[in-house]
Amino acid sequence: MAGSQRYLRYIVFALFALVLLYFIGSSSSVPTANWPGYQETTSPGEPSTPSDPSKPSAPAVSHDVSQTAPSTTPNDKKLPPATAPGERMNATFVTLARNSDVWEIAKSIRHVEDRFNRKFNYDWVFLNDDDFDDQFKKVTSALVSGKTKYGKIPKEHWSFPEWIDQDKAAKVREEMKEKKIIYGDSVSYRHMCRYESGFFFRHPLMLDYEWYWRVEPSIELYCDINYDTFKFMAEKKKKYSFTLSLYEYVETIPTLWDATKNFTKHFPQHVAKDNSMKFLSDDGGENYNHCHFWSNFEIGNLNWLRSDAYIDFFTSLDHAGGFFYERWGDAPVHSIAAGLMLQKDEIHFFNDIAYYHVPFTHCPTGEQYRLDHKCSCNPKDNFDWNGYSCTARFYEINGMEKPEGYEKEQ
Ligand SMILES: Nc1nc2c(ncn2[C@@H]2O[C@H](COP(=O)(O)OP(=O)(O)OP(=O)(O)O)[C@@H](O)[C@H]2O)c(=O)[nH]1
Ligand SMILES: [Mg+2]
Repeated sequence: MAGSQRYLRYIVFALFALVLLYFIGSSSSVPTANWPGYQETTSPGEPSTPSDPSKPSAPAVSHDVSQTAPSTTPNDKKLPPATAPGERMNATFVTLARNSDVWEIAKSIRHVEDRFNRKFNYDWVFLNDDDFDDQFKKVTSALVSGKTKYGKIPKEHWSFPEWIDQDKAAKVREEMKEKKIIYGDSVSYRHMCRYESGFFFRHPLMLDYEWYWRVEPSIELYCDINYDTFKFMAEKKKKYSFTLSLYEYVETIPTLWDATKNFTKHFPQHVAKDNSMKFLSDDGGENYNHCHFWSNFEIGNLNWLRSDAYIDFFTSLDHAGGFFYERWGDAPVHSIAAGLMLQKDEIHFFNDIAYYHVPFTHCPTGEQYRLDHKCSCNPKDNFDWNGYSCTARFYEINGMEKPEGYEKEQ
């Protein structure tokens, strides 16, 4: 008896469960993909933002939220288009790197893409004194939104010129090592500085372009850049630009200014009339004050670097031997060239590009700008108004008013 009662209870329970399942099933049969006006606009995996603003978008879906009961709420903020409209400039990013720099350059690319290039899709040229390996190419090409190109540096651009006395150069490295001068004993660092000073813009891959933006491993960008910086340079007739400036280590360039004066004596025609000598010298050109633009960031014009003026300058410095007998950096070399051979107003300070390369930060002065451009840098870290920066001097020699709020950052 107890057994048949249990069976009866099971049957009643099963019937009840079946009725319940029927009701649940019928109440969840809300049409999903068959709403009127619904059209598939993206393929799986593609972003749902319109990729081509010129194409008409699918009619807006309007449906009663209470009927469809979505499990997520739609984002009513307008997302930016994947690609900024308008023409592109003949421009590229350029990076000199070793295969071992892959993860550090990956971080830099991510910053540049997130803050700027995903909207513009400019190309990226990578240069190396060795062959790039498959991993380097795979990782970087996956990150860059434009085309990637990989070039090997010809041997003659990355070796000692025949007029350099190898013993003398080796002795200097030994002495600099003892004096603990940073990279003082490095041969490859010297080749790198000479290459960045005189050759990268002549690499066959770079000949296709007129504008470049130099990017080094492990740099960071802290604010959105919503306009085409290359187009800005072209429209404002700028040839060279910077975000950070500072004083060079004197020990690395004891005779660079003498070599410069020797150049201007032989090539006075290359010196611009309205130049930035006051940025470089406090005594009308007699001595160098060591101010330079920090060249690990540069947006510049390649045709200027390929001009007779610049090539004559580089060739004359190269023959003076200081890339090997001292440790001349490409930063003072580019800066002196820009300071003397460009018109003052052809050099631009990008206050709006928030930039970091160890150990200095350029965080734009001006709170409203930082908020509007989603900046993530701490204004207290801004180097510009520090005593070791030359940026205040740049403002002064150009008669520019310093940005509002700079006193608070001193
Ligand atoms: N292919 C190649 N690239 C190099 C070599 N040495 C330096 N580089 C690259 O040249 C650029 C400058 O070198 P860095 O080592 O960053 O020099 P730095 O900026 O003065 O010093 P850090 O404070 O170390 O960044 C970077 O893009 C490096 O990846 C080298 O021997 N071969
Ligand atoms: Mg670096």
